[in-house]
Amino acid sequence: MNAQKTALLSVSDKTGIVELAQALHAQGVKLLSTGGTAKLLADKGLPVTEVAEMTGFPEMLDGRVKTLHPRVHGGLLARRDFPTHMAALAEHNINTIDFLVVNLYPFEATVAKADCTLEDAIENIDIGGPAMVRSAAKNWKDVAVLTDAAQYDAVIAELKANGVVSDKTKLGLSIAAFNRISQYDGAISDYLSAIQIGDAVPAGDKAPVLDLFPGQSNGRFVKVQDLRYGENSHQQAALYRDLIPAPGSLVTAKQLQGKELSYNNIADADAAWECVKSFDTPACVIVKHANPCGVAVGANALEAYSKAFQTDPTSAFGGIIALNTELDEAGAQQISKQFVEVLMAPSFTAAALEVFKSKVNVRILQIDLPAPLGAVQASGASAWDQGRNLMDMKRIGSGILLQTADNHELALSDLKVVTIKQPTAEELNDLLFAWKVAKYVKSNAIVFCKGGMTMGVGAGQMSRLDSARIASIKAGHANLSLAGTVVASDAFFPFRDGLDVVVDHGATCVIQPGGSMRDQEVIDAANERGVSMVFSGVRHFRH
Ligand code: 93A
Repeated sequence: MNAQKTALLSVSDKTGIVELAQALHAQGVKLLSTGGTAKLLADKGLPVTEVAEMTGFPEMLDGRVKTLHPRVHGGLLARRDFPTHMAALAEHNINTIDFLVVNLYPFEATVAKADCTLEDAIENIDIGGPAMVRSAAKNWKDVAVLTDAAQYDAVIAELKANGVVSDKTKLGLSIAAFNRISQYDGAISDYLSAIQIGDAVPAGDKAPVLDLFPGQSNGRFVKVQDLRYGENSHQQAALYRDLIPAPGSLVTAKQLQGKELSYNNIADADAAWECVKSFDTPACVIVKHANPCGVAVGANALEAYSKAFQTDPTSAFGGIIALNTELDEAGAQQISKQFVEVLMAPSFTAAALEVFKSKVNVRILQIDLPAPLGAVQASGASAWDQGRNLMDMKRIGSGILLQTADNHELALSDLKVVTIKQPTAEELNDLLFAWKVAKYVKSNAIVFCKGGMTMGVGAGQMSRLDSARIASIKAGHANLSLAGTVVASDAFFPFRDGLDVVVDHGATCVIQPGGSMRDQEVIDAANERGVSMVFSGVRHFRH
C-alpha cells in the first residue's frame, strides 16, 4: 500500500485552507481536492489532484455528485488493520485517504437570509460532504477528520511534532464531526418543518437549539425573542417556543397592547393561563409569583374576576389576570380599578379594549382557547391538542429532569368518599373546583373554596400545616370566613394534625389523595370531627 499519506480537502468556507494544504504538503501529504478547492490550491502553486481525476468520474448534476464514489468512500472507510479490507482496496486500485478536511455547503447562513427561497435552501443541503465526514468519523482510528478551521493549527502542530496524529485527537475530531453533522441535519429539518407549517422561523435562529425529545413535535425549540433580562436584572434570558406550538398555549398569544413581556411576566402568565383554561365554564385566575392568589368561576368575566379578586386583594395588586371567556366592558371597568401587569383572554370586546387604551403599560394578550376537552377526547386526540405539554422539564446542576406532564383530570366518578358523612352536591362541585386549583398551586398546597371561588390559598410551604395556617390567615386579611368551606390538599395528610387544622378553621369537607400509612387515623379524625372526606387517588405535587 502507498506509504505516502493522502488528504482530501473539500471546503465551502475556504478560510485557512491554503495554509493547511501548504503545511500538509510540507509534511509529504498528497493533496486531493474537489473543483473549487482544487482550483484555489493549484492557483497557490500547490500540487493537487482533482477528485474527478482520481475517481475517473466527472463531477455531475451541477456538482450534486462529485465525491460520492467508492474510490473516495473506500479510501476513507477501509480498516488498515483488516487484511481483507486492504486486499479489497488493492483489488480495486483504491488508495487510502488519511486526512479529510470538509466544511459543508452553508445551509444555515443561506436560510438566515431574508430573501432565501426554498430552491436556494435545497441547493445548499450538502450531501457528499456529510457522507465523507461520516465515513471518516466512523473510521476515526485511521482518518483524521477536520470539520472546522479552528482545528487546523492543532493538527498541524501535532503532525509536525510527532509525524502522526494521536488516537486521542482523532477521536476528538470524530466526535466534533458527528456533532457538526447532527447540528447541520437539525437545521435542515427545522427549516423544512417551519415551511411545512407555513411559519417562517425568525431569521438568525435556524439552528436547532434543543432537541429534548427526538421525534416529538414538542421537543424542538426555536427562539422567539431575547428578553430584556431574566428572573433578575443581572441574568440574561430569551424565550424559545416549541417548533410547532400546541394550540391554545401561551406562546401562541397575540399581544394587543402594553410594554414588552418580561421573563417573570411570561412565567406567571403561563401559570395563570394553564390554570384558567382547565375550566370549562367562565373562570378567572389571578397569579402572583407563579401561584394563583385568587381563582373563581362565575356567570361571566365580571363575576369570575370579582370573586377571584376577593380571595386576596392585597396579593392581586400587580397581578397577572387570565380569563377563559370574553372580556366585556363591565369586566374591564372592574379590572381596571386594580394595578394589573398582564391581562389575558380568548377575546375582548372593542369597549373592553377601550377601557385599557389609556393604561398603555398594561400588557393585553389575546390567546385562542384550545378545543374543549370533550371534543378532544371524542376525536381521540391527545393532551397536546388541548394546548398541554406532553413533557415537563426542570434544570438541575449539569442535567435536566424530564417527566410526562401532570395532565391528570379528575372526574366526579373518580372520587371515593371515605367518611360516614357524605359531601353535599354543592360540596362535590366545590371539591372538584378546589382540586383543580390545588393542582396549579406550589406544594404544599392547601386551598379553601366555597361557591366556586378560592377562600384561602396556602402555597409553597415546607410544612402542610403552615400552608393551612397561611391560607386561613390570608382569608382573615380578606375578611372571608372559612366556615363551611371545602378544602383541597395536593398530597395526603401524613397525620391527623393537618386535618384538624383545616377543620379548626371551618372546613366541613376535604379532598386529598389518600394513600398514607395513617389514612385510617385521618379518616377516624374526620369522622370524629363530623366532616366529610373524599380521596382522589392522585397527587398533584408541583415544585
Ligand atoms: O453537492 S454535494 O452534496 N455532492 C458531493 O458529492 C459533494 N462532495 C463535496 N456536495 C459535495 N461536496 C461539498 O462541496 C463539500 O462538503 C464542500 O462544502 C464543497 C466544496 O466544493 P468545492 O471544492 O467545489 O468548492
